[in-house]
Amino acid sequence: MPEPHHLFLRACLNLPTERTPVWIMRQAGRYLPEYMSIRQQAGDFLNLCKNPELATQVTLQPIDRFGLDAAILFSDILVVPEAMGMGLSFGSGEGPLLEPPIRNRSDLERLHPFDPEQELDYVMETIRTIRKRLDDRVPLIGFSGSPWTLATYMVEGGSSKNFSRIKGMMYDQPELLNGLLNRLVEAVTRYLNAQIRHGVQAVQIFDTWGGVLGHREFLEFSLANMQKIVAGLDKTGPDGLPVPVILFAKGCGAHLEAMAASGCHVVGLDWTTDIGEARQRVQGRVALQGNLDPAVLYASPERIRQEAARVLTAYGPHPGLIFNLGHGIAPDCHPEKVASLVQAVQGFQHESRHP
Ligand code: 1CP
Repeated sequence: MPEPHHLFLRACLNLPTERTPVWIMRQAGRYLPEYMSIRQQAGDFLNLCKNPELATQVTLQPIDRFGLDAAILFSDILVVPEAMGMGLSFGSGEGPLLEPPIRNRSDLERLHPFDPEQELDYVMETIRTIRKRLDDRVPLIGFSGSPWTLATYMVEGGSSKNFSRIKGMMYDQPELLNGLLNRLVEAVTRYLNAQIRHGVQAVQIFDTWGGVLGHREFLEFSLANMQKIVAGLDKTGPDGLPVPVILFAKGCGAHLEAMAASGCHVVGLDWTTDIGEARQRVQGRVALQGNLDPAVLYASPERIRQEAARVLTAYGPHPGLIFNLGHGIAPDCHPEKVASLVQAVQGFQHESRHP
């Protein structure tokens, strides 16, 4: 199979790179004044997601401003439940609302199997527009929520603190929850394959809420479903290059070995795991992405440099690292801090290479 030349794609495939590539979860968003101005132009967040021209502009903003090594499609994980027939809204200040929530068999039966080329045609058009506008400067990452994480929003009806509804369902009516998860496996697999057909060059599955599960429950209700998706993905793009799959499960460092055996190419780590130890544990079976605490961006530029160097040194001078935060950038982050971080990573040299 041909090898990609982009640093990010090479690192995902454990191929050697001259330096560590860096991108940042939520790199497009409210901390950027230029994002706020486009969002205002769109009216609200969901309109922005559904406007391919404006969604392209906000996708490219952090690339132009910071010189990051990958772009990520501007969209949201919750457009999938909406495309399956749920009502989606983002209240001002609060989290998202999905209505009516899935609580019983008839709620489940109301969901429709969806065709991503139809209901999410605006995402496909955004992908094509971004690829044109990027002109191969950096690769484009597509994404989806994991079935478990999407199900938390669909069953709770929005964001949750203790996940009481979905966990009650998991223990008392596992067949109902599995009915929902199976539908999501099919939807997410189709959705990501459509993104690949339209031009994303890597995909990331976000399991933001995998970490609220016990070990057995994570394996059974979250990882097993992500594994089915990975198995069903077209791992060669229309350009003939391999399409790496990244699994990011927040709070799931304890299940690292199991994630590394899922068939994915990259495991994304949050900041609670030491990345050097993680590398020992996965033994080169997958590349790793992460894992600076996003709160380091509240510190001084000098401290940011030190902390970035600590992650890079802990991983060591080996292939297979994609630098990222352990979760998304906070809306109150100062853009200059992100610039310091990107410079620190892109300018970093391992000491052993400079005797
Ligand atoms: O402008 C605004 O006020 C909206 C804020 C916002 C943004 C910028 C939301 C609402 N979503 C997004 C974009 C987004 N969401 C991206 C864009 C690409 C990029 O990273 O630059 C991505 C990849 C997501 C994915 C997403 N949405 C996740 C998984 C990743 C993560 O952060 O854990 C989740 C859980 C969501 C749900 C979501 N979307 C938005 C909110 C406020 C929430 C709820 C979060 C929660 O429940 O706490």
